[in-house]
Amino acid sequence: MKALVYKSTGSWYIVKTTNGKQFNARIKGVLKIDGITSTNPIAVGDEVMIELENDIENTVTITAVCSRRNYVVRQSPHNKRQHHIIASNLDQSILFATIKDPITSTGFIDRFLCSCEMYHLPAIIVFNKSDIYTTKDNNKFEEIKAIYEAIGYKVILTSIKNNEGIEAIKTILHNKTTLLSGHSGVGKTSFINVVFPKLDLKTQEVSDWSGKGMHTTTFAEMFDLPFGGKIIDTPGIRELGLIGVSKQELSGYFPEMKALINECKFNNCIHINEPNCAVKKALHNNTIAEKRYMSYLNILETISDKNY
Ligand SMILES: Nc1nc2c(ncn2[C@@H]2O[C@H](COP(=O)(O)OP(=O)(O)O)[C@@H](O)[C@H]2O)c(=O)[nH]1
Ligand SMILES: [Mg+2]
Ligand SMILES: [Zn+2]
Repeated sequence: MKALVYKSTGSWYIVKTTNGKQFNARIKGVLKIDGITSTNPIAVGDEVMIELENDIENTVTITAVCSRRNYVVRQSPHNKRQHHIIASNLDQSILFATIKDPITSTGFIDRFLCSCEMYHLPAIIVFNKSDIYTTKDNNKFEEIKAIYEAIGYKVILTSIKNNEGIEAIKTILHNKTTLLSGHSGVGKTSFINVVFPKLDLKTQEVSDWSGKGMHTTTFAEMFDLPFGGKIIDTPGIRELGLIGVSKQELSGYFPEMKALINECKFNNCIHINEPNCAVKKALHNNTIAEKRYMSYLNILETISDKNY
């Protein structure tokens, strides 16, 4: 029987068959998947083959994992070579962000967008908490929105609190499997609670937002949307891993730079000091936003060429 993984708690998984029956599932023996060194062999979104173990307790054994269309990972903070698969078989990703309370930096947004490009995942940015934005905050939002829309990303303004902009998100989610990401405190759980009032998941208190010293669960969970589609919440996951990207490849994950790469004099240009660099030229002409270029440099710095 085929089933889909909705939640992983480490050793047990919650899976659902196509006819909607839910089981507690576990692995017996060793499952080798895609030859990846991963600390978790099965991820939310995986299609698996199951065999009934115990009819009364509703338990099944996972006997195989079907090949993944795609997957996203996060890097283990302790071991750069160890990857933790967060979720698989995704259509797109939504980043929840905020201008304030808490602030989402453009550096963080750019790193997120860059990893989505790497995973070939369309990315959408939702700015939440518009109800608390001052005129200055609104100007900042408009400036950021213009930067991202110019390079092809959709940007949506919402107030979950005032029920504004929710329909726009729902339209995007319709019939797709979407990964929800974003800092703690930006309103992801609040959004899920609007879509599924019955779930009534616990939202976080203001004092929890820093995440410091907190043991938040880092297990992703998938939900079936009542209007068709699925969303995957990723509590406690700060960012997606940029795995196997070399310094030379990085600009290929910035759409506005990618469009210019062939115009640089050197085909291995990393757009810093090389002569006749089309990216630097575009930066001086203001066709590439300075903020984006700064993010590029910051990410470039974090890539050690031994990493891949
Ligand atoms: N002012 C305002 N507060 C919001 C909004 N959405 C969520 N919040 C609050 O922000 C806090 C964090 O929300 P939560 O959904 O737990 O964020 P998560 O960590 O991303 O899941 C909670 O206190 C929410 O009530 C909004 O649109 N406006
Ligand atoms: Mg949450
Ligand atoms: Zn260049």
